[in-house]
Amino acid sequence: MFQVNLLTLFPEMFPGMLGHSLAGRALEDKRWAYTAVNIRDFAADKHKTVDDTPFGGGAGMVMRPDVIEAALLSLPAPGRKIYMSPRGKVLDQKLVHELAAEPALTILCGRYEGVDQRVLDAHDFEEVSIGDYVLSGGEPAAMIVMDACIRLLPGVMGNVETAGEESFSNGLLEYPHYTRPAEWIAVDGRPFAVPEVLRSGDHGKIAEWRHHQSREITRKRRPDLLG
Ligand code: 6GU
Repeated sequence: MFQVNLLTLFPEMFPGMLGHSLAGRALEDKRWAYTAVNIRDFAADKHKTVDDTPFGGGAGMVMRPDVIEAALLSLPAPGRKIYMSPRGKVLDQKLVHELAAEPALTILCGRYEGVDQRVLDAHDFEEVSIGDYVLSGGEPAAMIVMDACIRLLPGVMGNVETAGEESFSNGLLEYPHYTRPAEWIAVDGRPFAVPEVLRSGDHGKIAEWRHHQSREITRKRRPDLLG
C-alpha cells in the first residue's frame, strides 16, 4: 500500500478532494493511506509556537526547524521526503511515476514565508513545485502530487489503456474527444459535427488522425514539449 505522511499545520484539510471520486474509492479500497500529522502538536512551549521572525529581517514568519524535526521523527517509516515549495523542481509526469513507485512519501507543507532551511538540509528533503505561480500554502500542492500518484497505483484506474494514451505519457498533448450526439446544435444555433473520420469505423485512419491532432495541438500550445 502507498503510504503518504503529511506534515502540516492544517491536518483537517486532508483527505479533502482525495476523499472523492477515483482517489476516494482507492482510499476505501486501501490502495493508499495517509497520516496527517499536526506540526503544532510538536511545539515545545505552552503557546504552541511553530514559527518565528526571520534572521536578517524581512517580512513574514519562518517555521522553526526543531518543531518540524520533532514532527518528522514521530513517523515510523517516512520514506521519500518532499517539501512543497515554489522554489522546487517542477513536477512532471516522469517524477510522478517515480513517486508513485515509492512505498512511502512524507510531504512537508509549509505556511507563512517558508521553513528554516536547516531542517530541509539535515533531513534531505527534495523540494517540489507544482508550477510557476505562488500558493498560500503547500497543502493544495501536496494534494495535487498525491492525486497524480494515486491514479497510477495498481488497480486504481479501471481502464489500463487510458494511462498510456493520455497527455504527456507519449510526450504529446492528447487528441480531442467526442461522444453523442454526432450532430449537436449549440444554444446560439450553430451546428457542430463530430469529425467524420471518427464515425468511419476505420481504426487505422482513426489512430492516424488522432496522432496528427496530438502533434498539431502540441505544436500550437506547447512547442517546448516537442524539443
Ligand atoms: Cl509546492 N507551494 C506553494 N506554496 N506554492 C506553489 C507551489 C508549492 N508550487 C507552485 N506554487
